[in-house]
Amino acid sequence: MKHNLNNALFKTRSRILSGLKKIKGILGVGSHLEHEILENLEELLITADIGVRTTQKIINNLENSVHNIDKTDFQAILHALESDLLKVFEKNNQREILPQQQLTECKIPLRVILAVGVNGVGKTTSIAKIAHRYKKQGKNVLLVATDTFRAAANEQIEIWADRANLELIKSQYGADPASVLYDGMISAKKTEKDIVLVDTAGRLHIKINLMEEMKKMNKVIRKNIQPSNIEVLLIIDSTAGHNAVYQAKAFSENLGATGIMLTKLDGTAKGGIVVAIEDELGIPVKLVGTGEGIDDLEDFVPADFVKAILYE
Ligand SMILES: Nc1nc2c(ncn2[C@@H]2O[C@H](COP(=O)(O)OP(=O)(O)OP(=O)(O)O)[C@@H](O)[C@H]2O)c(=O)[nH]1
Ligand SMILES: [Mg+2]
Repeated sequence: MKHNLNNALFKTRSRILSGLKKIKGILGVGSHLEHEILENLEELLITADIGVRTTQKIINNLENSVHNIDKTDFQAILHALESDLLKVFEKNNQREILPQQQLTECKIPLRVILAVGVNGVGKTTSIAKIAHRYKKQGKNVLLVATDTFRAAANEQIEIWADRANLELIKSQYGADPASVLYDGMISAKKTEKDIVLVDTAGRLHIKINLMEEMKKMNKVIRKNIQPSNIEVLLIIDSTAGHNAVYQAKAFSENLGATGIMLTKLDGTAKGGIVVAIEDELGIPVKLVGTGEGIDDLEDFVPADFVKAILYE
């Protein structure tokens, strides 16, 4: 069964709806002060894990909106909240993963997605989901497995590749990830692939610095491919709370992440983290993971997301 965004956000929505119910309740009892409504809205945003800083920005905007509306009109307050939440996402208007270039030549250039992130966030699963989606669209894709640090890593990606019938380049345990990637790029060019999807390790051998290793791989790709054809996709686990924001900052500063995929939205009541991540990182959330299955992948559409967390 495909878990769509609306289903995935069930827990997040339930939590927000109970906060909204409380606000609706206070509107019913005669005189209620504007600041009381705003305090409750603030509490609601914080409990949804939108974060203090982003919540404060939203509340500042809401102050103006709420001031000008009828304080007994719950629907009007809800609409104001919806529109101020959406404003956070307006800064980023390019949400397409690997936007297809205008073709100036007959030949479509090779494009690459590099999945990065700390261990266990869902890199391997997500890269398999994305590869499967491209394959269904008729694209010629190649998976490159560069997690050579864990003996079981190859096994895991092989299972995905078999299940979805995806071509895979892997390497021996202990091999240099950047050289595996290099071989993958050569092979992709030779066999005229459309898209190369690169899975990386989330945790390396104790003596090797993860960020340095990722930088090396980023360099290998950049040597071969023009920047507009590269997506450095930062994979973030939505159940990790605000820690995720700090991790993401380190990855984006070091690697120039171009997009975010937020995984495990189905497993958290704190889906509001999406809002904090967009606001604090300034990198667009492009995709979300809504389950463990290969089809549990959706494009992130802010208006759908905001509707799914605010309305029953
Ligand atoms: N519920 C849910 N589980 C997910 C989602 N994405 C990944 N997972 C699960 O998260 C766990 C870790 O996923 P992996 O893809 O192995 O994560 P990784 O980042 O590759 O891990 P390392 O290679 O060890 O760093 C697995 O059990 C996945 O099934 C999602 O969107 N929803
Ligand atoms: Mg992995």
